[in-house]
Amino acid sequence: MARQPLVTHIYTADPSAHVFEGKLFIYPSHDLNLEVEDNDLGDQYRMTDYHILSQETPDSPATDHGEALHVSQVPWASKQMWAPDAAYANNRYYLYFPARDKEGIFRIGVATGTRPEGPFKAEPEPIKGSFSIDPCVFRDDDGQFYMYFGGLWGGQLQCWPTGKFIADAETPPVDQKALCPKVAKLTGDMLQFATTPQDAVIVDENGAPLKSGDTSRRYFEGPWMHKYKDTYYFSYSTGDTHLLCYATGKSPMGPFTFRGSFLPPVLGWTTHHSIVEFKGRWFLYYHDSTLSGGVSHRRCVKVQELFYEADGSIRPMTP
Ligand code: FUB
Repeated sequence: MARQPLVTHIYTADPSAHVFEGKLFIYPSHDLNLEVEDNDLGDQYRMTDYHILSQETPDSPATDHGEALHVSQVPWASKQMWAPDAAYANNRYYLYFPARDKEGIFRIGVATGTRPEGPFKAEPEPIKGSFSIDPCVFRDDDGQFYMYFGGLWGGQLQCWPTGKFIADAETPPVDQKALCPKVAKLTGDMLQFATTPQDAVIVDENGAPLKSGDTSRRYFEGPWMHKYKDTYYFSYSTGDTHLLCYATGKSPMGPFTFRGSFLPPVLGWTTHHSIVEFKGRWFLYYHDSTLSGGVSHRRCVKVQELFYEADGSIRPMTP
């Protein structure tokens, strides 16, 4: 199982894994085989559609179910179908995805379907009040769903310091509080925010919010939430320091106390993951760029088992 790409006939990234109908369904980005220059805004990530993968178990072959949604089928979107996630509720499947709108501003949309692998039909408008990238949708034990989202630099999280989009806004000075991922409750129909997005604050061991210059610990992009033994685990990428880190808390809204890094940098610029329980064991889905020999925008999804120590910490892994 470990460390082989799930599929090699297409490039895949940003895997959000879920157990639906007793199987693993993986919702990845679909990287294109393009020869383009990299830049810090991520313009090289020009994805246009989603393909859903499934596996009977984490160590069985993956099936590509074909195109589930194309940008041309999303009335409000123009380009860059980045990291998606999915949820099941109300006897339906919901695909959540970021894309740039017609003004070039990242929004988060939702599409619905009757099967976990799609096809999905997009809502005509993005989620009201949504912005930035990388939605992660988490169902708590009481049935309430939450969305976590946000990404720095090309993901535009820094462009919303006042609640209005400011294209050239910068991240805070290094000695100021870091930008936080956002969290909002979802409405019962799963199509809108039920609460205004608020900061999911990550604090250090003394309870102080992480600083913007603390680049090996502060949030950058790629949020994921899971619950293990009544504790909420918020995990994420540190972006320009290329780590997967996690922080834990007693509420899905945070605050979350920084606990450490569990995956060092992979080959390629980005690192992005999900954590899923399957039949009592835990698995990390992640990506690297080994399939393309290191091209940052041609990535491949992999899986390996994840273990907890007795104190609830995640045992560090090697990619
Ligand atoms: O795949 C495009 C972007 O790269 C994602 O939205 C980020 O999380 C990073 O993996």
